[in-house]
Amino acid sequence: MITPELHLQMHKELIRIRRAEATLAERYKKQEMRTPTHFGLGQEAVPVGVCAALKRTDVAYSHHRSHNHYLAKGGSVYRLAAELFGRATGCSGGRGGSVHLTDRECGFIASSAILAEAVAAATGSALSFAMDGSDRISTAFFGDAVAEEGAFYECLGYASLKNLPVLFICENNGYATESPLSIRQPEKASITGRVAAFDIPTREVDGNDLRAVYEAAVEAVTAIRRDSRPFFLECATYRWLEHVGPWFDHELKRTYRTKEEVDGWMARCPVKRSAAYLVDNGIATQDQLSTWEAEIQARIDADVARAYNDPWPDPQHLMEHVY
Ligand SMILES: Cc1ncc(C[n+]2csc(CCOP(=O)(O)OP(=O)(O)O)c2C)c(N)n1
Repeated sequence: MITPELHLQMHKELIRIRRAEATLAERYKKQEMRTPTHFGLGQEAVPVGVCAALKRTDVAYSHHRSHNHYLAKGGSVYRLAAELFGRATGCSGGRGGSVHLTDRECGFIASSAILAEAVAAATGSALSFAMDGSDRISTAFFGDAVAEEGAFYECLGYASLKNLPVLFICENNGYATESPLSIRQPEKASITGRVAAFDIPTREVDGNDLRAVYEAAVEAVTAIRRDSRPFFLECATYRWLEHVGPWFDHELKRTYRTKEEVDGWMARCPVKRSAAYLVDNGIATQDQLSTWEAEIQARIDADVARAYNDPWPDPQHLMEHVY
């Protein structure tokens, strides 16, 4: 059951993440950041809906497209911006960049650009929770290309065999860099079908529908805590911008997908759909939504400006945290 209060709270989070990434993408164009950056604009409803169903003590892992997951798990725009600018105050001390975020305070343990690597680490966290008899859950966010990695299937087998409390969340945006799913997988070979072969419950959901994602995540998290078993969620969504970088593909004249296809998905924007639900059901007015968005944007602008003026890491500390 999604109360109006909960939906409003999730909607504000949706706006915070959308505006944070849009702002960072604009700054990226000014060549102020030197980290390769994969923006998740258009995919925000998945992390917001899933993280709203988690406890703060649960942990999250992610892949190269990780900003949304970090923020939704309770991460700070200021520390994310500082990380992208390479500043000492970044969540990874300015030495990780966009694809290596970490922030233990909010339970965001790590993101990694190596496909399926963070899935293995998340499975390891779940093993430690099971061994401790804890009710904590480990979660891994990743894309559809991870379902083509051998390590992924090792994790599924191990998690199922050892009854691990891990939630696998696949954001299926239909592409791996510039390769559509249709040239990578047989038409009838569904990802959930392959996962089910490991005796892991699965659920497919519209990843641009905030409420549907939240409800699916509650079902998953409830089952994981009750049965101490893994669960797999596949969320259909779409990335708006190029694979890596701040531009739309058509602005760079790329042809692996059409502008019409992108426009079609942008019309199914998760933020707009959530806003429409709030207004249509009398939970919020358009004026309120605009006011909140302006307030959130002002805070983001202040966070980004503060991060930009922060100091670089001190070279004296270069060898710290190196193993
Ligand atoms: C093991 C491994 N193989 C190849 C790559 C190169 N690579 C980086 S991102 C990417 C595609 C990722 O697609 P997906 O997992 O669906 O996530 P998305 O980028 O669509 O969010 C590939 C092949 C990599 N990082 N790691």
